Amino acid sequence: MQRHIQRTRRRSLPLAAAALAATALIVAGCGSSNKSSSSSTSSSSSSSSGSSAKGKNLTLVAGVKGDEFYITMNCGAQAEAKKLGVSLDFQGPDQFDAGQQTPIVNAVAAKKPAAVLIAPTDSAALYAPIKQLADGGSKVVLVDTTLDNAGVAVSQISSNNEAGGTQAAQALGKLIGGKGKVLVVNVKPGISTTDARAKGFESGIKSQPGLTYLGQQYSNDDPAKAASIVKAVLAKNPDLKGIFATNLFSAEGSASGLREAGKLGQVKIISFDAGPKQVQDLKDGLVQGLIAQQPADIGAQGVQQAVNAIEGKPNTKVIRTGFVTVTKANINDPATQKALYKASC
Ligand code: T6T
Repeated sequence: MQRHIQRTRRRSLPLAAAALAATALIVAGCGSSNKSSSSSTSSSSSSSSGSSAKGKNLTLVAGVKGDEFYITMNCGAQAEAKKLGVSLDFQGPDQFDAGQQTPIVNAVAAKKPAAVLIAPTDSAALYAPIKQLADGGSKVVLVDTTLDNAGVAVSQISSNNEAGGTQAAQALGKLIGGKGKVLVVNVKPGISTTDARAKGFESGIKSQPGLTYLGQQYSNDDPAKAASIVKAVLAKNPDLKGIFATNLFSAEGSASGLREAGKLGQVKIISFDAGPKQVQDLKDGLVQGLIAQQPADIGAQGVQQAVNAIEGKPNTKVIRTGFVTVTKANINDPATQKALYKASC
């Protein structure tokens, strides 16, 4: 990944793209897709019998089902499950919502799978349902999002979301020449990942006195709501210069909002994630930079940690995976293409 990003830097890029590419190098330093450089805070031994995991049933519970981030995570997890000889069931709510995810977790708990990989939709509300999984004997691996009290999990695997938010602030600041009004379109409070991205963004703009922060607004993971937020903010602030969209649906909606408001090119967008629609918006010039996470790697490492726990082998408690920053300038590079999310495996 780093090699790819260094190659991007050597190209002659327009100023804004060069700023983004330079930022990409720093963002990439926040984590890694390979296990050797993943960060680990501690290791622990599982208390299980140490028998082989082969043939055991695992379940992956996504934050929301039809989201290409989780679809890609499932692709990585399924490939790893096949390699390790375990079966993996994929489930998730139709919306990113604790009230919808909880009954799914309860139903999974009743089946007592050997391990569950889960992205909790709320860092507090999902604690009890997830503890129930662990109490029932399933090994729990938190993938992507986490809990306020993550002690129930054998491992937590995610991007370094706060660092990604800070890098987004720096990239956006550079894109708009260090001056002007900026807005965060977030998802909803209580999601560990997107909360951390907004926090990182807010600390990243503190060192840029020319930026005026208009605060964050919540889209509820609904592109239509994100679009209406952007149009309403533009109606009051026609001089809005930049938007940080903290996830895939916030980004899709923000781009639609700009298009509908006729502001193409006048407002810059940096967002997390790299779903197919986001990539199209980048190509169309509505969005200038995508911070692509590595969901397939999160899924694959999630399965590895689950199997370790089942087999009584040590776990890596905290794993941070990397990013690839996608711009119009590097979109056609094979390494960038590999980092884009899939709509199906
Ligand atoms: O950004 C990802 C994920 O990391 C986040 O926790 C929720 O939103 C996404 O799934 C993208 O929609």
